[in-house]
Amino acid sequence: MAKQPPSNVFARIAAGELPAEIVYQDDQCLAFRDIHPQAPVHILVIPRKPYASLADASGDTALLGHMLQVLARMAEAEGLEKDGYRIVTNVGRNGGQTVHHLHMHLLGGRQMGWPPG
Ligand code: DGP
Repeated sequence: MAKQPPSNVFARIAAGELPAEIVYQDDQCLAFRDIHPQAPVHILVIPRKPYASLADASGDTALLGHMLQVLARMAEAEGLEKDGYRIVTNVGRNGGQTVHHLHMHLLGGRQMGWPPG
């Protein structure tokens, strides 16, 4: 069967077809800066596997654990450990997800509000 082309911007970034400010990558995932940052530090961690969202990836506990570990390491590398930070993953319409390739946001460098909008 012919290989399907990547279908969304994050899949295309993972495939090296679109540019991004990549700050970390390994065989399972990559991390890059959000194009519309909502905080002084706003990094996205995505898997190389084409999961649409957390709902799609919920059985892949090894990958999800790895992504959380990468996020914590990115937070440390960005100097966020002392004052704290937030990890967010939006799922589906009510979650406000706009790119349908699993991604986790690392937000830091300012005080976060609660509840989120
Ligand atoms: P979400 O609402 O959780 O689906 O957030 C998607 C995020 O992705 C949003 O904060 C903007 C960011 N984004 C969308 N397109 C691109 C892109 O082409 N490059 C980068 N670096 N970020 C993008």
